Amino acid sequence: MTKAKFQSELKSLQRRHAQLLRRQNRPQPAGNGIFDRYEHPVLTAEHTPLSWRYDFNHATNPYLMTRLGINCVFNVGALEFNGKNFLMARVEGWDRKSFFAVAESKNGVDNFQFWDYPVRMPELDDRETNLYDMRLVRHEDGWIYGLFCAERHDDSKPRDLSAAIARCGIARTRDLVKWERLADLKTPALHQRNCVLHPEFVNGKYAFYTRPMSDFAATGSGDGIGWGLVADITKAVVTRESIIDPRFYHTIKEGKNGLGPAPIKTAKGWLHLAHGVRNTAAGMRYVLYLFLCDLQDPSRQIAAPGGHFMGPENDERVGDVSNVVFANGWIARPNGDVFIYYGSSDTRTHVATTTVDKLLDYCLNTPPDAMRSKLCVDQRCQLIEKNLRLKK
Ligand code: M1P
Repeated sequence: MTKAKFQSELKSLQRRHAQLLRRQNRPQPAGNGIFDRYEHPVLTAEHTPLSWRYDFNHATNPYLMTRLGINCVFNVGALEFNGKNFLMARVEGWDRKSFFAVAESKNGVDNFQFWDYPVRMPELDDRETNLYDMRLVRHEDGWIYGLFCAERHDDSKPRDLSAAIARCGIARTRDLVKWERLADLKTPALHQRNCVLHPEFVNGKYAFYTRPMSDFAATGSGDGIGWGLVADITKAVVTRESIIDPRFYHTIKEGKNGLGPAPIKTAKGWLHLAHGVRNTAAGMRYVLYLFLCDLQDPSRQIAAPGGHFMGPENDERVGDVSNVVFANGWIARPNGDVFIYYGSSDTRTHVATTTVDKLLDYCLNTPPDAMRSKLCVDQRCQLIEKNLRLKK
């Protein structure tokens, strides 16, 4: 390619990228009354800076090739900072390795812009192969914590190249730029993914939501979302883990479940967003659900609406791991607005907006799962009768 053509193609790449970042995002019409989905994803591989992917020098990249491709951007942690929404994205390169990168937006629904550099997260040791799915929490001790999955090969099975161990990595920061890496969380379980730090001390201790499993990913290898207290976060050890949100046969969380972001504190309880997984002939299906816990005892569930809160729809259904919605980031603004950031099919990131009031109404007034077809029909008939009575 001549230098002139190179320059003009680079300009056109830059123009298209700038247009993508400027694109407005509007709520989709006719939502479900619980939340609004949006027309476009908020982050995709194409949103990552061109400087992360291309070598802009004609002498060393005469064909203007992508040098270090990005495959997808999904499963973001989220935090409000000085009135802006910051996302801690899981960015996956063409090499399959994930890393963290911060993108920010003023209105939280469009114009997300990545910072110039991804996060340089310190390594604990060089066997750590893949880091992903950070939960960000501003703790009352004054630090911002990031909890994430730190994955490595399971060296006890040298011939099985897919054998992996999932650990909960912990790091803290004041500014999302400089991170202090702490020891991984220790619990009795071999695998821990989807761990979350509760934002307040409980009985003077750090409280962790966990997801103990005996297998890296297999459904049925764990009992549900766990809870444990830790005295020293710099050497976090959970010795006693109780299950606060178990799996159940023939529900949306039959196979496995895991907590999403840290809970939102509301007047009526701690509001939780989680994912539930079931097996189907087409593979695992991941949906999101909500539950509410007691303000004084955050390990006690006080409301559990039945069924899923959000399932994958339309384009969201298809991607690297199809039929998945997954969320590890949400933001509640002081005015009660809530931004839910969710990944679809392990490929891209979307936003849905709602309010704390609506989510509490949903939690407190959606009937629980009746657990059997007959009882589910009874539940629906009660609703129908109530509506038909209004007509008379
Ligand atoms: O591929 C779907 C999801 O699988 C894992 O979630 P879980 O541990 O609950 O099975 C995670 O790797 C997550 O990132 C991914 O979206």
